[in-house]
Amino acid sequence: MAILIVDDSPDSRNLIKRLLEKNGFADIVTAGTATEAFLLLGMNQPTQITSQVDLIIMDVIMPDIDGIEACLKLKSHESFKDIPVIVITGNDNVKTLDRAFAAGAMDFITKPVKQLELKARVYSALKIKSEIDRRKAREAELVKVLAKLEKANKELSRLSSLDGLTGIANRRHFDYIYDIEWRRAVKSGYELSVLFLDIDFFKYYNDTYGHQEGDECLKKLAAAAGRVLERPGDLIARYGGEEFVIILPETGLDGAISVARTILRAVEKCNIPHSASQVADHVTVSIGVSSGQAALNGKPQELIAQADKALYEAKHSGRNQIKV
Ligand code: GH3
Ligand code: MG
Ligand code: MG
Ligand code: MG
Repeated sequence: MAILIVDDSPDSRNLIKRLLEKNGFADIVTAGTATEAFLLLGMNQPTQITSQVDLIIMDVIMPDIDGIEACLKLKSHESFKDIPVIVITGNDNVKTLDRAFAAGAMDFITKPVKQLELKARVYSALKIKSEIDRRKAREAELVKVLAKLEKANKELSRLSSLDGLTGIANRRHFDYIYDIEWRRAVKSGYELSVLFLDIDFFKYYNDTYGHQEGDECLKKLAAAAGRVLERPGDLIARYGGEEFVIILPETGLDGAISVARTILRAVEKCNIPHSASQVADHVTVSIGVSSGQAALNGKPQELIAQADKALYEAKHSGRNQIKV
């Protein structure tokens, strides 16, 4: 426990120091002026180090900066405001004491300093200081825990919107984003497009290569289709088993068809062998496209139903193709 004594009288400084040492306090620093005390505390340093001093015993009447002014300055400083200050008054002048307390002093002792009184005041001030320190440590710990929790929460909410297998958005996240994009489209008058994508003969793929290979295929296709999307608002999600859905905000039919074509080519480039497919020797997909000027008082689900219907037509027209 470090104690700082600030007093312009060397005799008084030394007396207090000696009395404290008698009571077992070894870590004592002294200053003859408030300015010197501030320097010792490191108050003027650009990087404010939280002071190691646990208690300040300070004379009220000092030349230069008096004890009350010094106390005010300490209490307005973030790094030093929690250090208890005991003022030393020459007499127990009520007015001086009131000012000292108003300036943030915790207690007072009168000159000439008596050992018993000094001991009692110092002990109780140090007890309060250690309680303040404990509280601050607890608060700091709490802040840390809260920060960790916030991070975990963010990660959790990120994970809860992702599909575990493919790492793209899941159905839940799609529903959430689609709702937002639909409303945005209605408000702005921009077109909104939806693509439904389904792997051709995927049941045969699983039957031929096994379910695990099927999973790998899903991952590759999700990544390949995802890479095609360029605009920040575009979103691909796993809609169900081997079905994907893509939202293209502010995109009309031409743009949507162009994206669908690029996806078809990207899937082709993946060149995943599929010997049981009836349309090619590699994995292919069928895509249904729908576009709408949302403001045309439709329902959000209609655009999705249209894309689903177009996908059905693509399947029935021979697969590995796009239908609108
Ligand atoms: P179509 O060309 O008409 O779409 O034929 P299909 O065989 O792809 O269609 P169907 O709906 O009959 O079969 C879909 C298959 O997708 C069946 C199911 O086992 C498989 N599937 C769905 N989810 C997963 C998955 O997470 N992993 C794997 N490996 N297979 C899946
Ligand atoms: Mg003095
Ligand atoms: Mg399907
Ligand atoms: Mg399929």
